[in-house]
Amino acid sequence: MKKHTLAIGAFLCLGFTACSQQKPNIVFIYADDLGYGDLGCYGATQVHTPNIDRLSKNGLRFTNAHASSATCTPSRYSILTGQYAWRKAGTGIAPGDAAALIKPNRTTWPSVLKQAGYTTAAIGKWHLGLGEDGKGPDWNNEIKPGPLEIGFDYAYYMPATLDRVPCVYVENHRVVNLDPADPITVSYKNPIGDWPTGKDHPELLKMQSSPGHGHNQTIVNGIGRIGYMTGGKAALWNDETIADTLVAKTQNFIRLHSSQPFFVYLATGDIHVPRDPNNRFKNKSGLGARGDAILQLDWTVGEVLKTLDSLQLTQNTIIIVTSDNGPVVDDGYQDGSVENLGTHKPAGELRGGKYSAFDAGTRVPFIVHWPRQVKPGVSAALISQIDLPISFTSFTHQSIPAGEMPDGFDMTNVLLGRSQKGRTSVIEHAGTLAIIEGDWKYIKPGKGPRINKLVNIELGNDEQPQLYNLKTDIREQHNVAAQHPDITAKLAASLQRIEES
Ligand code: NG6
Ligand code: CA
Repeated sequence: MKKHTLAIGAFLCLGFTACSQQKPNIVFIYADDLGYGDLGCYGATQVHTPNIDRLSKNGLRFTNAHASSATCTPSRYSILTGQYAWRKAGTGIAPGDAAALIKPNRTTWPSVLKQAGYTTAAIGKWHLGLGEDGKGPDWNNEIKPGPLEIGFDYAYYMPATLDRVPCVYVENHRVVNLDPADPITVSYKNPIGDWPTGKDHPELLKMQSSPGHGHNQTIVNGIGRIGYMTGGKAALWNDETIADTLVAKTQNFIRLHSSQPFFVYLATGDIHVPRDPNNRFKNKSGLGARGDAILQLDWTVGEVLKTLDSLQLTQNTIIIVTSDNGPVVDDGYQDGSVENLGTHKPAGELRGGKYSAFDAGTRVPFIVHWPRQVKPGVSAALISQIDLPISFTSFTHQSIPAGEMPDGFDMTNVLLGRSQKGRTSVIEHAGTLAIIEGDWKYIKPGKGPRINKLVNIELGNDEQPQLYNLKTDIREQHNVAAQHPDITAKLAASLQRIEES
């Protein structure tokens, strides 16, 4: 009897197993705090990103792609689960000792790919909590649940952000290089141990924390962090070699699994604070540490590409490069980024930045590169990162339990450039919620501050409803809610419907 014929994506073959050799690998590179205007291919002229620009030139560059939130933890929660983070309490920026936010056995982007026969890896920044509810991570023993419990076969990661303790790598379930005689203790409440803090010993710092930001608790590698730690000396990471380490781990994983389909979720430390790139990049951009970190990010992408090239895997690997939220220049350290910004515009022409309901909070670079299938070009289709899990579920012909990944849409054809018909609407989350529908954007009224003075970013909060026509006013300068009460009401109703669904 003739077997069922599958004809999606790269697969045109009889039966699923016969196609397995052709399944494209997937390398997802998630930059941290990279803005819409930070790459040459998105208009930057003051910083050079040749590797990412090459991907863009030979791939599909999206101009209206969104992270689901304007900060890290909720964006990452959404991209792995396909559920808007604001539906679930406790998914805001996670402290470094938070318990695992995504529960074991939940259907996730990696778990579906694993089911489809992929070997999966999470390398880089985690920031989605670790360990059991009510307990959190046990740094000196098995750290779980974590990435391995939600679908990753391999994980090598920084637990939270680079500015939070503990400053150690975890490989699968264990802190790397931990000496059992020197156990790690972490507290986000009280000082512990006798390691100096930035507050008491600013003379020991290689970069001062910005006034009012904190970042002045335990000093690790000359950098004041958020939170207190002691112990684990042999396990401490070196900030200047984080990018090198993540590249090496990625290369190893790819080499080891080059004969089977693989999925790498590579979440870079760049360009989040503290920005302490390798000497190869220090003072090379002329834009201060933030620009130097962009150079390091671009190098990272280049190295991954080289590895794929050397293994002749580039043709059949889908590479996606994007960012978890918009840009911020001073997010806690005086690293020269403000003084040296010059004419560089991290958000391009957009208003706001990280933390903001204005578009720069969530509209981010998004590039898809797959020479075998994706024609080079530019797509203005509206998409969200939250669409990735369900799109790859469809792409790999997997089925998932009803109700999982509720907020994503199957955007396979859009991601592969076969269609420009993106979503009809998307929600942007930054404390308050906003919705884009067609040319219009509505920001729900809220009492939050208009500006986050610490980071000097307009948050988009207003007690009045806001309506912008993004087609004629991409900079969100003219609130036309009063002139268009009908459109305002329509978008408010759409947002409410999605919120209540
Ligand atoms: C903020 C930190 C900021 C950064 C951010 C998380 C302060 C004043 N600021 O709370 O430095 O760590 O959290 O960034 O503590 S994110 O990209 O992981 O969301
Ligand atoms: Ca971030």
